Amino acid sequence: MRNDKVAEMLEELGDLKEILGENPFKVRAYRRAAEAIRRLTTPIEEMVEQNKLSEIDGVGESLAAKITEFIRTGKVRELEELRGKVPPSLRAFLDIPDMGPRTAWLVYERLGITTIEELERAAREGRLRHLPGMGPKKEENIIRGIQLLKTTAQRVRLDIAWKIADYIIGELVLLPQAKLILPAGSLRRMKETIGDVDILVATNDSEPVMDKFVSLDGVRDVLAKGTTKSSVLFEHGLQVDVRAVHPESFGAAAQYFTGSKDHNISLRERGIKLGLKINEYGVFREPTDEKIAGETEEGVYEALGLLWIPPEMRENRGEIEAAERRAIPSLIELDDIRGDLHIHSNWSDGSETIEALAKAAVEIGYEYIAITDHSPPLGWGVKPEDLRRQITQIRKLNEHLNDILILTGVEVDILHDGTLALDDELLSEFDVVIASIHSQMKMSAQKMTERILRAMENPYVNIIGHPTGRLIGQREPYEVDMEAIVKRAASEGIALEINASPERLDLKDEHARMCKDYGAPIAIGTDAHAIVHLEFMKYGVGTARRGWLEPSDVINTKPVKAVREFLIQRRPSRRSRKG
Ligand code: DGT
Ligand code: CA
Ligand code: CA
Ligand code: ZN
Repeated sequence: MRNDKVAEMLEELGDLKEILGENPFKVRAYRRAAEAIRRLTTPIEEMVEQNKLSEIDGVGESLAAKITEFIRTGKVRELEELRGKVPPSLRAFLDIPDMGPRTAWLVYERLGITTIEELERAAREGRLRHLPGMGPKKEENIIRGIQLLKTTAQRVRLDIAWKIADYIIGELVLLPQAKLILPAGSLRRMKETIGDVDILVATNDSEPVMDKFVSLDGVRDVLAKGTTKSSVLFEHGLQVDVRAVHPESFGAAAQYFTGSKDHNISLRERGIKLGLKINEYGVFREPTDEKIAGETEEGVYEALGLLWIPPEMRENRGEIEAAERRAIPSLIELDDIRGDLHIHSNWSDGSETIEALAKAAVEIGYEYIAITDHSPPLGWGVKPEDLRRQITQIRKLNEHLNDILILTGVEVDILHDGTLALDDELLSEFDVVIASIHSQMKMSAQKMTERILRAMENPYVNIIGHPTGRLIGQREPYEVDMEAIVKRAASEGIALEINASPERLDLKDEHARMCKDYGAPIAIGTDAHAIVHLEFMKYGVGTARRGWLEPSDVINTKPVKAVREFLIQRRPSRRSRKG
């Protein structure tokens, strides 16, 4: 948590300096350092004590001094000064797509605008277009950007919410009064963003539980405190609700508070037809009010004539009918994953060596990983001759590794016209080729679809990476005919990725389900740029489960031999290539 605070301090410094027109390279240094500190596995205090701050990526003398000042005094003088010049609320403007720091400063300096609400009003009233460098088109873009931001701003990324929930659960579980603790709501359903965190505690004595909850580190504000429910505002502006439930109705409460609301409504309607009443205390027969279920969730579903439904499926998308037909799929689980096929090392923009990544993967229990660094023309892409050297190095490493196999790979850029940034001869050297789009995303759906389909013609492509290009809350997916891509993936034997990074989750749940319907293979990859990112796999698996996927739908559940067969199936054999 301390590392996060230091990272947040550096980000604020970077943002405020950017708004004041500081040199972009310097601003980037602050963000890079912040990111590196978030990725650190050692507590930052230790680095300060041992004088090791300069080992952190992006931390030079001046940043090291600021971090030390912050750790020692809890403050940074320069930051206090900057806050006097720039209202910190202006930082929010930097999150608006298509709005740069210059514009943020301009609207503040000329019009005194400090909040997003004021900014939107000014844009709608046409008051921005007269500022230097602005016009009706830019004004329009700002309005659209604010709308995109609003649909997600009140919601928090899945991984951030889980981190907070895990911490709270870890504290409450220490209390002898807490018999059982369950994260419920959208968190348990692994939705891509979380409105608020709902935690259920089974207990017969809720007071100590609530006392501890509202006094936890990280609680910013207590919104309500009672014996059955308490709500707090936590760090990141995330609301957390804790509900205390008697053990005999824990199943009913778990069912009710897991939702989704639409799922619950359908369930209740089904109950009415069967002469049953369902609420958070149990299932009751009408009109006698005899309780027939409530202690377990399974019991609640059984009372309704249904199989238990995994939380990720509870979105009222046909799961109740499936449970009635006793046709609930055996959803994929984290344990089914045998390897991660999308990892970046420090050869491109990752922060770890290949050896360190392999070691971490062994600890997870993987049988294989693929190192898939970027290609040019990305600035941080690895040059063809270095990719060749990397292949040689990985082959050597494999000779000394018994517990894991490192597959050679690359994440090759799909260029504007659908050709790939590396030639076939080099591509043929890799075990795994991921093809992804990282530039020129604003084109028509037709052109974008043609572009990706053309990339899929290349016989060395195994996986299409983050196929819609969205960044949750920051960038809309590009326009593309996903059904056409999915159909082609199925007929070609190319996997579409569920990129498990919580800022992407791309493909999303509904697209994953479309893949299953058409028989297109899926690869779940973390896109890890650091060891801690390998944990993102759980969010990818969560998304896969929301798409009803089973282990056999996902290629990296297969043992290494079967994965290799999958990876070479489209390739021309060596002999025919030479001949
Ligand atoms: P969120 O917080 O927006 O990410 O989404 P949820 O699903 O966690 O929603 P939340 O926190 O408002 O409520 C938690 C669960 O409580 C919800 O999934 C289902 C249940 N619930 C809330 N309101 C209602 C309601 O009016 N009717 C029914 N049947 N269930 C409700
Ligand atoms: Ca919730
Ligand atoms: Ca709630
Ligand atoms: Zn990528």
